[in-house]
Amino acid sequence: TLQALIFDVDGTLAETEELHRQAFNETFAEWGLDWSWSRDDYRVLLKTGGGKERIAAFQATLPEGARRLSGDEIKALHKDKTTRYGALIAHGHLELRPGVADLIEKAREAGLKLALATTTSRPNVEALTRACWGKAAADVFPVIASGDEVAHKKPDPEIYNLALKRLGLPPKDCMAFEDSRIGLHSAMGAGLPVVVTPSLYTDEEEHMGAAHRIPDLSRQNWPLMLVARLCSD
Ligand code: XBP
Ligand code: MG
Repeated sequence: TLQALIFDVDGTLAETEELHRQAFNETFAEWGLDWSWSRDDYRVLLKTGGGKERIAAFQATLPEGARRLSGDEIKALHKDKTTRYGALIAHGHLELRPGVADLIEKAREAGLKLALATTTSRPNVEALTRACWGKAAADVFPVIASGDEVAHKKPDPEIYNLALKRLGLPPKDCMAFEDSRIGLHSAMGAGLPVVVTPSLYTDEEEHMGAAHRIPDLSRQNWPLMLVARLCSD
């Protein structure tokens, strides 16, 4: 039986990627780099999970002789980007995607365990739960596996395997929620059934292998398994 829900963060809980993109571009400018990622660029760049990894993938496409950052510089720039992103979230009007708050509340009431498996780092998770729930991340999601804790980011299954280990549950008793193809593959690699709600940047992707692909998590879209588990009263 279903015992836990494991959520991706960016794109699944909220449409955060525009804020990430803004934070990247502002930080590039602050560092004197003439890099600027358009929406079209970012759609492709998002196929590389993780900000530092994404910058490295981007640098690999630059012409010979172009300015490149060292690994240490990427780390330092990304730290600045995280600070900027946190400020954007704190002072912006970020909203959870439709149905997310309700589903999480119902799941908690039904005694399901709640977890996160995200490629982004822990400070960004804290910024989001603070902005959207007014709570610390651990008070909403007792189990959290974040990108800074694993060697291999999505689509590798490591992050979902870590969340499962912390939950102490087999994958068949859990359900993962993702918005992207790399996230879907990460969760599937850990043996999890996956509900995909495509987001602004992933709505043109193929999501083969998903147990369900639905526009959002509002109640009329819930898969039968969730309805049975959460609306049994
Ligand atoms: C999405 C990502 C992240 C964010 C940027 O993570 O790939 O890299 O775009 O965050 P998920 P960082 O969907 O798994 O939550 O710059 O902190 O990596
Ligand atoms: Mg995502």
